[in-house]
Amino acid sequence: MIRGFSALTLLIASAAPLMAPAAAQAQTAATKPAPKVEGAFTLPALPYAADALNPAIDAQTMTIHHGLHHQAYVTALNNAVAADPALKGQSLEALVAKAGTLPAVVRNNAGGHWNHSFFWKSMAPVAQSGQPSPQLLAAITAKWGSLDAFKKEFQDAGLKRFGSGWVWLIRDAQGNLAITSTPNQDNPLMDVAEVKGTPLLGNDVWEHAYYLKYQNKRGDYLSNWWQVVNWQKVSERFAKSAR
Ligand code: MN3
Repeated sequence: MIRGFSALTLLIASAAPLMAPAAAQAQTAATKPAPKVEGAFTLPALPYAADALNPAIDAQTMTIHHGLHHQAYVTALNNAVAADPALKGQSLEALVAKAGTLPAVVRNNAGGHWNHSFFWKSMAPVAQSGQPSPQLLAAITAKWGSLDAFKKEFQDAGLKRFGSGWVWLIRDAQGNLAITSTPNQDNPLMDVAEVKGTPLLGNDVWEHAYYLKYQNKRGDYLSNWWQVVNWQKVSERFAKSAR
């Protein structure tokens, strides 16, 4: 009897996680990726709830994107740095700046960590999306004619990126605004970037960023995404990038 009771208790205990909501399961999985080493780099918390970017980006996409994809870049970066004494103690920015001289695993995962940390802060709930500052709007209008024309070119650059990558608004060394795109997890701060500059805004056009909601319709994701761009943050970056 006692043995039977124990087995039943064990069965109930092991079945319990299966009854948790899908989001909670993803969170649980995100907290224990394997193998994980203690490292300098950690997953930053989302600056809003996972469902805060609805309807542009759904909660399940956000939970998986942040808790599993971004966490995987952090874990892989920590593992790579732990295995290479020459890399220990270096900042994320230092690794990104010389990514082209580092092993691919470091370039990809340092880029992945930097890009996603930047990406979460580039967005806000619809009600807090706001507008570009007058100074940023003037610079955008001077370059593209209008905010809508800028958005159209940014979306086109995102659509044209073959495979996985990012589309960016940057300010180059001469102070000019430009729209650029990078493959994989590269970014405009990297020595390998075709066009270098200070990122002001970036959108992730990997399928993992939109596929659950948009499937193959990357264009719809790119156009809906403007609803959740944090223009206050983008404007702050623009002001800081002034020479
Ligand atoms: Mn991503």
